[in-house]
Amino acid sequence: MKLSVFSVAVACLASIASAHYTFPSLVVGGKTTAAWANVRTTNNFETQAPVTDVTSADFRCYDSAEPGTATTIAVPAGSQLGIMSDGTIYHPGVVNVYMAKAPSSASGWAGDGAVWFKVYQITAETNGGSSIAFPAQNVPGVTFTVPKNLPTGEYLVRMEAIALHAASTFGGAQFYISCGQVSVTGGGSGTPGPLVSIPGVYTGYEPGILLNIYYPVPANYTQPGPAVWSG
Ligand SMILES: *[C@@H]1O[C@H](CO)[C@@H](O)[C@H](O)[C@H]1NC(C)=O
Ligand SMILES: [Cu+2]
Repeated sequence: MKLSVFSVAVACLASIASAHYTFPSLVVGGKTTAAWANVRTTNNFETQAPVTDVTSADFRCYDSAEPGTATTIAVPAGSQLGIMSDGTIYHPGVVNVYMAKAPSSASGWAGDGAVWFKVYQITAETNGGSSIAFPAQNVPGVTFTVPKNLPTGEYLVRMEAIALHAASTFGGAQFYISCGQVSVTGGGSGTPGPLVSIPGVYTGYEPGILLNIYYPVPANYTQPGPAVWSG
């Protein structure tokens, strides 16, 4: 078992340049948007390196180094919205998608405060300690339904793919993050929640963030963050 953990770590290091990922595109009305057109360019758009400090300002949108050129795309409430990587989600792990409503325009809005709610997640599948599976691994991206009751307005949509292969030490989980800008049309009168701040939502000590996924095989898995709001 030690050997296989070691092999995984080596495979990860060897692949840093080629196999990591960003999330530069949305899928709206079945069409994939151009890279970084409707998603804020992340600091790692060239390196693809993850964020590992869940308390850093860059844990929100990882966009401190970019000039903010993304434009906002219209998405009907109740429709399918995709978030696509530039390759595939290579590492074992889980996914959370958060949204936050801008006071007016999503462009240039920082997303400060307890304004974020979870709209989608892909967790790990456990089996009492005999196996663990990661449905969010080796897929190019995710697709979810924009809640039908989400109020009309402009939002940030934050993708968070958490890679867990090195999560057995504090700070070892890798967060692959990006924020898209959408204008939700034809929305409803729901009240999204629970609301959290990002950063702030995690400490890094959560059982779903600080854990060894290899040995012993976890008997259960606790998805980090609040419950999904589905409207
Ligand atoms: C599994 O469940 C136990 C009991 O609720 C909890 O203490 C532990 O943190 C969970 N493990 C994971 C990896 O989520
Ligand atoms: Cu890696």
